[in-house]
Amino acid sequence: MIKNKTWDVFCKIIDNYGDIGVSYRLSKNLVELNQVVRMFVSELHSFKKIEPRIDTSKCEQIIDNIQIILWDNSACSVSILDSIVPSDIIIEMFACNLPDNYIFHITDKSIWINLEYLSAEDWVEECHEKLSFSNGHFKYFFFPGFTDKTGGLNFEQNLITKQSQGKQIIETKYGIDKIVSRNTLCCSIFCYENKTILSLLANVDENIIFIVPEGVFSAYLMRYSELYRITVLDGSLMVNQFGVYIKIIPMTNQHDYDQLLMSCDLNIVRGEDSFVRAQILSTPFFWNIYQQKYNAHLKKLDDFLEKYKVCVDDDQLFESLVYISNSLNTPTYEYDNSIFYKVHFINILQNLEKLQNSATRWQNRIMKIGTLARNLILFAQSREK
Ligand code: TRH
Repeated sequence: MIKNKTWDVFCKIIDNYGDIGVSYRLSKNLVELNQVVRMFVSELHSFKKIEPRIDTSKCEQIIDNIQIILWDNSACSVSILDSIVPSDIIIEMFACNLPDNYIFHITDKSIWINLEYLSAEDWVEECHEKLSFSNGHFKYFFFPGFTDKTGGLNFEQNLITKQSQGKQIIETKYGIDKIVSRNTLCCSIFCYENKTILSLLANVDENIIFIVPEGVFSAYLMRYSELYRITVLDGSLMVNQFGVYIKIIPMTNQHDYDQLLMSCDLNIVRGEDSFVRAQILSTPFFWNIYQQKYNAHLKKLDDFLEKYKVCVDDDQLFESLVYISNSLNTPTYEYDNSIFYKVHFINILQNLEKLQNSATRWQNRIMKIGTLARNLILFAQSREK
């Protein structure tokens, strides 16, 4: 049985939207399971991008039963943390280092958990739920993951009620309904600055439209459009040399982004949370992984694909998946018309139905591990004194 507990979730925003995206998603999923949640967030402007209801002028606010507290050097933030009583469970997101004035109040009544980044690497199972002791406090390490020896993935219990609004609604919403036909494929692109993807957009001549939420990649696309013979028709609509359209759309809240993912035939996702959403919403996707020093990310990509392989029953299709995944995560890779496009990308587009089946098989598999929020709650209960 799940007991009602209080939770403090600390999130330091390093860059982009993943730190806050994962933290907010987890907080919502905990509230869905009747937990009482406070979030401590290092800045609110990035948060507002994925949750427009955020008031960036407020030090404290409540949205959908989550208390959101600014965690910075401002007087109001410091005074809250100076006098706070920590919750039953403390979540330190991605080893973000809790503030000293808060640590001062932690007693052994609270369970302190460091929630780590997602990885498909095998060592994760060894480190999951391990205890460490430092500066007079015990802290558990909790790892999300893809096997039942990990904490599972960050998704909501009521996922089953999520339905796609359908492609046409999305096309109308983003004003592209007049330029697509019934058979036009739709591919969303949420990625980092990426030359391979840019050259793919410039050279594709299929019946497809690309939808790009604004951000680092749309700015990159604008910057290099001329060089890649992509014409800007108006501020947000572009067309490549073969008449393939690219539509830049505003960033939306997480719910609407889910709708975009579910409505597209193919998605390019990145980081951690959009990567998980593409899987949990059962969509065909490519992953533009967050780049790390010494190419550490390539091993993570390999390990993920190795796990995903069990759901792809066509060897040639898997080969294309691997080829494209590797090329779009190798910064020096330039689009190669003969191999990349003619063979692999077309193979993907022609086999979207098969890939959709693989995505559904994979979704079933990862959902069996249970939600990250539920696994965290059960873990915390098992460690209660
Ligand atoms: O933004 P990301 O690249 O985030 C990160 C960070 O860089 C982080 O430091 C790094 O460690 C991590 O990746 C691996 O990608 P991610 O994780 O997909 O987060 C994006 C969030 O933004 C996700 O919650 C979905 C959300 N989003 C919206 O809510 N609306 C939108 O329109 C879009 C495009 C995304």
